[in-house]
Amino acid sequence: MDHHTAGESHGRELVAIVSGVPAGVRLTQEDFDRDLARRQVGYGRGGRMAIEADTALVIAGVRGGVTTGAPVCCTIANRDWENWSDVMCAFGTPATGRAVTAPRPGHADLAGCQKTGATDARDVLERASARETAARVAAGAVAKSLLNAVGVSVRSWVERIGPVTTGPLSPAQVDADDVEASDVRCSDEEVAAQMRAAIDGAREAGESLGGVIVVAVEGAVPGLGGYASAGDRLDARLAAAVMSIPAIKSVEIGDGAASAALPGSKVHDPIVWAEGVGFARASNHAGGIEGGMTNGEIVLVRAAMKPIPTLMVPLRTVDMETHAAIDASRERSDVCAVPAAAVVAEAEVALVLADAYCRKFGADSLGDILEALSAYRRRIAREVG
Ligand code: EPS
Repeated sequence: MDHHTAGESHGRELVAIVSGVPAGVRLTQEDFDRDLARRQVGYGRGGRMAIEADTALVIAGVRGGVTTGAPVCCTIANRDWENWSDVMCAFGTPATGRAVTAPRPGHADLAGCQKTGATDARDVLERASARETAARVAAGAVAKSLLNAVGVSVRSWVERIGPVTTGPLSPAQVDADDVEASDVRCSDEEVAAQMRAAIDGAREAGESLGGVIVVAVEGAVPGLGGYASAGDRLDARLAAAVMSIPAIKSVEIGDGAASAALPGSKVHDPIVWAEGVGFARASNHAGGIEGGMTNGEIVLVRAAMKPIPTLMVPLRTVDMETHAAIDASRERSDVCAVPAAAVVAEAEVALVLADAYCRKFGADSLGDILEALSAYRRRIAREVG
């Protein structure tokens, strides 16, 4: 399973194409739109989200609510396009009123212009914009439906916004309904209030805030991914997928970087035999992955997001035309998009996991996957628990 997106932040539409989707996966309009709406929510978002009401128009690969095996394609309209059609027109001469020549430190603006030769950073920032992640979430909805059919669920929460954190929590400590009801995706209401206050403070100061998100995958069988070749390693593939989300600066599996400070006996998870379950672990420091493969425990992916580079009290930069020292460009933007990034990370993780199921159990039809999965479960129960 592979996916691509197209579309600019203020262009007409975003497009997502997911290829290699097995036939027979049930999908509803709600499957797409629920996650698109979840991505739009979040304390700290800017004025743009009041304009957009993201919904997926499925135009290929699904018939009667079931995937056919053809690439699944959907579009998401940018309502804001109406205000930008003169700037973002495909043909004719684009209006120059919103040209950007003051590249923002921390954004793709400068290196993107150097790379492509663009003289207006708008050519770069329109695509480097996190608006593109709406299309990824639509692609992720396809992956989540496949995962749902094989008994796997994906959820997320926010562990930190700026200086405010719950500290690391186990999935059992995080109530999924409370997370969904929270506009900062934090189930601890006291900490959530502090997170909102931190965002308010940042807004007043013309600042922006980053944070830490966690994605948990429950129900994955052991043995997804691989140990034999670098490209098969599931932890590497998850890290690449989550790191590809704009502004993500680090990705950890399980205890991640904290493991480096501890002796082995505090890091590795004792193997136990649980009657009726088979092999299990007494703890889950590994975050469900050992040797590049799932081990049957909950897969835990933690990612850190840097603060958004668009600052209302801007840093200094250099004008790309005159080379004069000036303030970086200011665009309407978000103060904090950490809760949205958590939903995007769910999509990225789901796409990697769904692909891992297809690689191991077949990619043509869900029925074939379910048969192969059930044979696999029987074999590992017989041979190694
Ligand atoms: C973004 C800037 C803001 C965000 C946008 C990402 O958009 P605008 O410049 O139109 O105010 O709201 O995020 C989205 C539109 C979205 O759907 O997430 C940026 O520069 O990355």
